[in-house]
Amino acid sequence: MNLHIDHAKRILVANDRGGYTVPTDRLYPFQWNWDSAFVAMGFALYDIDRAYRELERLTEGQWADGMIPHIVFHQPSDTYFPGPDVWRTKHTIPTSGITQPPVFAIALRKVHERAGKHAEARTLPLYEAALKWHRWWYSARDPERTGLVALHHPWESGSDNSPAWDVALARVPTTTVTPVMRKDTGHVNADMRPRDEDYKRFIHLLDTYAACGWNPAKQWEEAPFKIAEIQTTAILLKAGEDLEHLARLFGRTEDATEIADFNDRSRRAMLAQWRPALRRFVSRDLISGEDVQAATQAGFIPLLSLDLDKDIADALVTEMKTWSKGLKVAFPTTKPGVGSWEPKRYWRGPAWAIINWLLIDGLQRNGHPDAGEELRMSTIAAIETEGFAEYFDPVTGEGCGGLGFSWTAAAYIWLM
Ligand code: 9YW
Repeated sequence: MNLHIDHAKRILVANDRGGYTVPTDRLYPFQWNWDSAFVAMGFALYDIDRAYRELERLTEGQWADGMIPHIVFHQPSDTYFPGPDVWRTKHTIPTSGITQPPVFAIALRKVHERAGKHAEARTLPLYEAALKWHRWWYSARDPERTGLVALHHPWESGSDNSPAWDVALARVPTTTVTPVMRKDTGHVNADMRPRDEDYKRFIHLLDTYAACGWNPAKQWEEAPFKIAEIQTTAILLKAGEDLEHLARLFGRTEDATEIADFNDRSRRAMLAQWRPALRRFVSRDLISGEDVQAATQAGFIPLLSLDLDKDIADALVTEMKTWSKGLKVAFPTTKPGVGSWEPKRYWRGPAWAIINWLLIDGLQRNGHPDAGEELRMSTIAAIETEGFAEYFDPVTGEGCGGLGFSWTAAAYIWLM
């Protein structure tokens, strides 16, 4: 018995709140969207029923228009801000009003494949939920049919305070209708968290969309933050491939054609975002019309869902090696040494096990299994040395942020 796997499973038990898993106690006391998808993949390796349950409980929060929100507030808790009273979404089960990276269908296919006989009956309703969500992405967040889906809030990227948002977020006013009453800095050292200015802008955006009545068309018109985002689109495309696979498996030919069309659109659009001089892909700021130049991990995530020409894949890997050189733990979420690089501050430098998980899959897909293996070993070593921390300082290897973190536990189980 590997003691670390045993420990990882105990973390998932401790963070269970009744069929869903909180990311960590107190700091994040509700169900988070992409966290649960990663957690479900971890469960899929040893407890299929619980894996399905995780995804089912997330879909309880799905909106009539298909969006699966970034947080489902199944039970009240006063240890997190902003809670349901701030979001004002009026959904039957309280939820936030924005979404998060669509890892869901990636997880669903893996759960289905490990479920064996009689899986279809349990997979189908989740497949339907995923399809509705993908339709929502392509209508609400790409009404002009460009193939790249747009985010209206940094929280939707899952990389809250990434330097990728610095330019676009600077245009967002710091005024808020809702008083900003942060709770996160009561749980975790403030130096490891987003800054107060960031939070004011996060809440300004929230207030703006609440005033739109959470209507997607109205939000599209009024959003002061609108980024056609490469990491989210790359995840959506991988999830789209998995969804298309399930559609064919279930004989849903019309669905499969529709999904294949979404996927083709995103594939073409993503390829156009390759920037040879930067050796990475870039997002587009839809308000300024400019590339998002900031050097972050997002530029490498297309490895996950594109079958790249060898010269592009090689260039990406060369660039990744430059970033990782001399670090104790790869892969840094911001390029070391650039002005915005802060190795301890959340998404401005640290290494995250779930980002590594996506990169490892992408490196394998694109003919770089050795680089993938190196990253896998480095992720495992970081966790075995420091425990199941939310993320790691890539220079010192120190585990940072929340401890006993669910997605780090799931990543460990999966990567072992
Ligand atoms: C927030 C739960 C979430 C993650 C995000 C991460 C952070 C903060 O924590 O979000 O208040 O939503 O940035 O990726 O899903 O682990």
